Amino acid sequence: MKITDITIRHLKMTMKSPFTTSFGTFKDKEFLLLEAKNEDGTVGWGESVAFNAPWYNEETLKTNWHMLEDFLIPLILNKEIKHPDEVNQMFAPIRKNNMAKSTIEGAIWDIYAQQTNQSLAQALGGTKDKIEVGISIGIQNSIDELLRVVDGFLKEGYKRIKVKIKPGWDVDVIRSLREHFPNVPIMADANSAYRLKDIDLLKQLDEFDLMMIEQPLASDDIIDHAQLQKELKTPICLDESIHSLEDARKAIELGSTKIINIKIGRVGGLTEAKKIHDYCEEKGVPVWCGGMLESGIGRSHNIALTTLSNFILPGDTAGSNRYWEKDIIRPEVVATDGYIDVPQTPGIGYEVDRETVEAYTVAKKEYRS
Ligand code: OSB
Ligand code: MG
Repeated sequence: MKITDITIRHLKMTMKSPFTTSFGTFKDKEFLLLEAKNEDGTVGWGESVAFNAPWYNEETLKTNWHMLEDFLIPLILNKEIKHPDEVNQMFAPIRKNNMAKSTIEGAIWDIYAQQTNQSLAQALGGTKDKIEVGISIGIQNSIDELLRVVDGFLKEGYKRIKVKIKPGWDVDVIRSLREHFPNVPIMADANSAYRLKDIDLLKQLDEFDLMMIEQPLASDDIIDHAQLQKELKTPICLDESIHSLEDARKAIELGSTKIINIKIGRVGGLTEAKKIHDYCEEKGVPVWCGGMLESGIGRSHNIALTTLSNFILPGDTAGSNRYWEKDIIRPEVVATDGYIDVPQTPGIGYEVDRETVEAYTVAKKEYRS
């Protein structure tokens, strides 16, 4: 294939309820959508998971737009691409900027799947026809409020609960949750809010039988996490620290992580995500698919990736109605009893609702060869 046309859109979607992590609160979700067209008119969609501020990592919506316009799109337009795995190599001269790279790569995977008449899941080598998902719950104003929110999601059928923690919202919160929900699989995500000096506090979490603790220490660390894991019974799962297969290999060899959260954008695309998945499978390290509060398009890519065999723990890809009054795909993503059915039609398997996309668009630019 040759990509002849690319459109970038900046979208703004209001979240149903604000989402608070240790690094900040999301009310409006602003992000880039990328639409790519090849020489025969097939259209593929990619979503940038970069936020509008560099809180989670160093990328932002604007740095992604800059990277796409000035470096990545020129490397792609009008070049012969036989398989989406090649995109990774084409981008190799550009360091990092993984979320920007992933935005185009995802659209090319979508086109490739349609051209080979496969669902994106099949194109990736996925095998499941439904995937198990959990829910990620932000920091609330009080423990009572958190218990109510958790109860609501359990009634909706979600079976695995992830809660955000930060200093001052940790041991007491997890203790209350465990008391109220003795048999529910619970995990905690710190988004890098602690340091090794907090080890005594983190060890207190060991008594609550958590599935894992996600990214307790610095976002770029794999050394202190290895030290922490030696003293913690609860498995550590790295999120922010893993950007590539090489990072995954090093973290696993050091004993810094027993589980890996794979986010397509953070690792630079589906090809790298699949490589990390395959390596972890070989090493007996379970993986699950993280979320970045995506619109339906990013969500559809997450669903496809999660069909690979070593995604054995429930991910964060909840139904569209957890985030949006109205999503930009038809049908919306629906989670029933903690499962999402994997679409079987070619490509991402959802129709992009162009009218709704336009309604949320605040800026747009087209690039042609
Ligand atoms: O660390 O997984 C994270 C949301 C924003 C930034 C980082 C993270 C998250 C989530 C939400 O946990 C996952 C989702 O529901 O998409
Ligand atoms: Mg996380």
